[in-house]
Amino acid sequence: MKTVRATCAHDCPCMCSLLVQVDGDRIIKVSGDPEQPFTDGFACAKVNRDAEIVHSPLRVKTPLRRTGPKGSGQFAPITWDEALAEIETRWKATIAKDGPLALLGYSYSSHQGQMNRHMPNGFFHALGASRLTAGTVCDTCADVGWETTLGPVGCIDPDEVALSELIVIWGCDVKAVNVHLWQKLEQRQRKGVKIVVIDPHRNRTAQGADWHLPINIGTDAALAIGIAHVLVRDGKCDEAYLAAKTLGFEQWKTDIVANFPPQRVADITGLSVADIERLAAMYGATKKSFLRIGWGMTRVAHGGQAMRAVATLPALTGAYGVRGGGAMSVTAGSLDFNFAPVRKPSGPAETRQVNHSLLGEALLTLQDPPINALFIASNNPAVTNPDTKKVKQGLAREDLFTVVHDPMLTDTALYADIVLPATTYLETSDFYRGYGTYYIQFAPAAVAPQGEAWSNMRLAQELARRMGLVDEIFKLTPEQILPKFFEGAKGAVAKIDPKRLLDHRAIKAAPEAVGQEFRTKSGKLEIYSEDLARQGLPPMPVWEADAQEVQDAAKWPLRLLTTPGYFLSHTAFSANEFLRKREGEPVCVLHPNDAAKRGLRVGELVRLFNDRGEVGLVLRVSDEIREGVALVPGQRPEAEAVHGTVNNLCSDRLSDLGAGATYQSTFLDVEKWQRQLAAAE
Ligand SMILES: Nc1nc2c(c(=O)[nH]1)N[C@H]1C(S)=C(S)[C@@H](COP(=O)(O)OP(=O)(O)OC[C@H]3O[C@@H](n4cnc5c(=O)[nH]c(N)nc54)[C@H](O)[C@@H]3O)O[C@H]1N2
Ligand SMILES: Nc1nc2c(c(=O)[nH]1)N[C@H]1C(S)=C(S)[C@@H](COP(=O)(O)OP(=O)(O)OC[C@H]3O[C@@H](n4cnc5c(=O)[nH]c(N)nc54)[C@H](O)[C@@H]3O)O[C@H]1N2
Ligand SMILES: [Mo]
Repeated sequence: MKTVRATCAHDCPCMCSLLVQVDGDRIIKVSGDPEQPFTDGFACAKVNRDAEIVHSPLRVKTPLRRTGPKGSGQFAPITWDEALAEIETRWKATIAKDGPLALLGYSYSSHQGQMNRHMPNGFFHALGASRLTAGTVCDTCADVGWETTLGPVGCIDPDEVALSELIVIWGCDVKAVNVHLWQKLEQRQRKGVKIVVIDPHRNRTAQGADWHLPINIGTDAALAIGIAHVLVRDGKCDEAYLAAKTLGFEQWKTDIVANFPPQRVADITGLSVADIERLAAMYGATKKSFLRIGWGMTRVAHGGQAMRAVATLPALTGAYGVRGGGAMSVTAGSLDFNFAPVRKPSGPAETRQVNHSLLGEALLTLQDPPINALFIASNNPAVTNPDTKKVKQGLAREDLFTVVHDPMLTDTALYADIVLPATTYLETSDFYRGYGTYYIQFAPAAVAPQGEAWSNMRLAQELARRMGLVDEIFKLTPEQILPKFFEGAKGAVAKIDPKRLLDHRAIKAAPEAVGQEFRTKSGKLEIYSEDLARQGLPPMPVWEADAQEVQDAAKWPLRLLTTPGYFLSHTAFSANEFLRKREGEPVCVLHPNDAAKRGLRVGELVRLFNDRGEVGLVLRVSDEIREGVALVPGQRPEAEAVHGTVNNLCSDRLSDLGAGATYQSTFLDVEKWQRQLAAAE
């Protein structure tokens, strides 16, 4: 028996340091490392059971070749040599006929190690293929909202909350998605610091807070501007800070903020005037306010405006200027490593871009050349992308040659011509940097690859060799690549000798300066953004009704709210039966009045539908949401749901900034499920 130090590679802000007990080739136990202060000796309910994923009987054991129609799941085992030879032949033929743009590498984030995450797309970069604009399903709207306001820079160190006097959680289910932060927040709460949650859902985090404001979906910018209105009216702004550190405040005040008095904000947000006044008074009473901004609220038509408006608030009180004050979104921007060697080896500077959220559209409509060869790894777009019907139509194209690399036979893999067995993170060595902490770590594989599985990195390197790419990166080991990330690194991480990481312990590398740094062109927080003005977008944070949403709301009585699963994270833990059971049946939650209006009862099967599609779920009735909202937690694969997946209902319309997905701009109705389910459903 031995204990190995590992890093949790799941897509999660905590990026825990783990201790893995290993007996021969088997993982016995995964637990949180007590030596890493943020992890603090515990792993979450999901990761505690990661041994079950590593040793799951559901894992793809060998490469597979399709033997039936696309989507049918009929495959026959083949050898790695056969699989790789076929891929090489097909890709070389495609490139000879249509050029490399006919290929799309579509690899995403389920391995957060910087080598295993980025080398597959680095390989396609070097090949000159069509290039993935990754992450639009997730955080690009939030990121661009942040960057057009503060610049490309990381946020407050979450450890700073130890000094905070007020905690505001704006649209984030911290207990579900960032439980190690919750532990820190709770420690402050025990000392009397108030936690306020602004979220359309009274989720676990809201239940643990001192005060929950159940805001209407997609109205966050109005509330933030309303708070600004009260702060200005009551003389609670830090004028000196605003003058020194921000751009455009005076114009924003007169042109926008003046138009958002509390009564108007109450009408838009569904909150009371008294609550808006109280929230603004609380926020204005201290500079040491810790604002945790979630990304759920940015997955709407005007999500970018929401992020800009909310991220401006700490500038108004001067919270950005003091320790214990500021906003937390993503830390990664201030972990200034040089990741270019892996992400951007050789290859053209510019090429055709394909938006992650628009996979279906790209497969169905792109020409000159069409996408004829697709490589999917580390994500499951047939479930998690918006408009999954369109995604599947694209994947079903007979002339499309699709390779899927995954440890499990996912809904997406069912459409592959070739499926390749992938390792899980515990079978790989990699370098990690947090996106919700300032920790970095280099971790070895806890066990050898199971069965015939290959890591993302090994596969990318072998494909590079076969396709004749000569970049050095495709020949190096993780230990050889590690120091390259530090060559040209800046800020706190530049001071770290990479050799220090070789003992596999985490090191903290938070920015040293007091107060939030801004990396905009002006060096200030840009309430007024020249860049946005140039693009014809509102240059100052504003809330506006969205014409399409207004039209859809007139037609459909309910609005969809999709939230993170608690025991599941998207589909990454679907193979774990215990967690699936803990999460429970895939449900839709309606307010008691909405259920009664439709004569629907708890536990019965309901049909959620709109012009785009339908999904069959089990009804739960609860006042944890307001009337007019249909809540669907998590994104469950077809086989788990009664029928379909929730993203059948969502359009692939993009958000105002960052070209992100707009799951929350979905309108629908719910009725009793009436028809018999066919055996195949
Ligand atoms: N257990 C678990 N952990 C996870 C994940 C998971 O699915 N499950 N996902 C992982 C991933 S990929 C990511 S990106 C991260 C972050 O995961 P995110 O998906 O960004 O999660 P949150 O930031 O919690 O955002 C969801 C919250 O936003 C709220 N919300 C939705 N619309 C609005 C709105 O219009 N206004 C407001 N104020 N709130 C709104 C929802 O009710 C919910 O509470 O978490 C990671 N960790
Ligand atoms: N309706 C709605 N839809 C959403 C969201 C929402 O809030 N609402 N949230 C969105 C967000 S934030 C995100 S990030 C996306 C997430 O959606 P996806 O990116 O599709 O993530 P997962 O469903 O977790 O799928 C990850 C896949 O990677 C596989 N995998 C795990 N480890 C490895 C590895 O090391 N190598 C390889 N090759 N494969 C591996 C897993 O088995 C799994 O099949 O979903 C988005 N979809
Ligand atoms: Mo995400």
